Amino acid sequence: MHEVIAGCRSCGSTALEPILSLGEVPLADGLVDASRSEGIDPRYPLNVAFCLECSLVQVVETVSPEVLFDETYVYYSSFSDELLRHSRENAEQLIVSRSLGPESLVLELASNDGYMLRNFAERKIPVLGIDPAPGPARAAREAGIPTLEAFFGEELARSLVAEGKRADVVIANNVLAHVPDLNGFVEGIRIVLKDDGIAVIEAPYVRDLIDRCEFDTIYHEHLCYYSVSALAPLFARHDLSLNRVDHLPIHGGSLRLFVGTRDEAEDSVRSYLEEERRSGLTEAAYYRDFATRVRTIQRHLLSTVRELKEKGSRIAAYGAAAKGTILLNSTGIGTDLIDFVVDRNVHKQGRFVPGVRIPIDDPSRLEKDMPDYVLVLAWNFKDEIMRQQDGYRRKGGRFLIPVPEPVVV
Ligand code: DWN
Repeated sequence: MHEVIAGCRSCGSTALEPILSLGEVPLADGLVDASRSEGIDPRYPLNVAFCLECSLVQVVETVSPEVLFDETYVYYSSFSDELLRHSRENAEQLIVSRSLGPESLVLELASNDGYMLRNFAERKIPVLGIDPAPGPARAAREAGIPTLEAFFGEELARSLVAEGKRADVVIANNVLAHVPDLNGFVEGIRIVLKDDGIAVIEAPYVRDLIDRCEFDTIYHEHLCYYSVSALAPLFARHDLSLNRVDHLPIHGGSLRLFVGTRDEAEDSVRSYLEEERRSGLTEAAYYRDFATRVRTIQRHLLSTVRELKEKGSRIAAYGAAAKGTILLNSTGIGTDLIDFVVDRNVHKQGRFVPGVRIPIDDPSRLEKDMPDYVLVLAWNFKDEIMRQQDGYRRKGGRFLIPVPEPVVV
């Protein structure tokens, strides 16, 4: 149940150079329900290519979004305090910089459980969320955040405008990488944005992915991995202008993009474009040793975990994250090495990591069972997790951080 693209997801070019294959892997967020434990977890090929025309890095397989973001999708943004703090800070900046008030409209694409829009709603600023995943959308509505359970694109944008809804601010965090119809999605943003409106978009930065070898953030939900050089022409193609770029540490390194209907590009855009050209990020050569570096980390991580096990250590893991599914399955770390994974997200507890079938439990089990080591799969939140698990550490527990280089702390 997947398709392979005929051309680049942004510019359509067929000049796509392969840069990495992660083989056949399960769906990263396809956590296995105990009731379904009999069946085989479907696996899909996962291959990454570089567009020689527009320098967009992308996965060539498309698994239908209806499969990825259905009832079984249990990613809830609110289970990370750091993500909530990050989002609140962004919201407060926007409220001030855009003078948002009761006459405004803030529209969020992939609004999940309302983790972001609640910051505006509590200030009586009208909001509307759009998210196709039933679970998170339901949680948002229960939290009083108006949410449409739908996929965003041109058609939905036109119907919102027909209802008189145009946005002062469009927020799109960690969704621009997920949409198969990339051009339709960006066209939809132009349609629904007020002329003096702004779209604020966050997406992982391909340079961090490659330089820090964050191979486990490559999975079927993430179709594109962006550079500013690949993004600027994408927005321009839809009469939008990339006016400012910020770099953020969240999720292993992300870009925050400020996009408008008028060309008011700030220096940050020019300096990123120049720096990317100077560093070679726009050339295929930049990506040619990536696969070798990924194999090296995978081998190093597997041997590190095996050595600990052979010494008689008991090992658990923290964070039933999408990236965890890829790291464990593509490295071959299964129930022979890891006893259980813990996660604060109650919707994930009691399920299994697909493929390797490691059980997921509540984080309190760490201090109860006291495994000798905890492999931190949600390494992007390692500081928050290690602070939270200070009790486990004081009792002698140790953490193994897998990316960018396996290290015990
Ligand atoms: O694009 C996406 C990125 C942004 O987030 C989504 N498609 C899916 C998701 O990817 P992920 O699952 O790899 O993301 P996280 O946010 O790194 O997942 C962290 C996991 O760890 C979550 O299940 C929540 C959990 N967690 C926890 O149990 N205790 C996280 C923190 C911070 C904690 O203290």
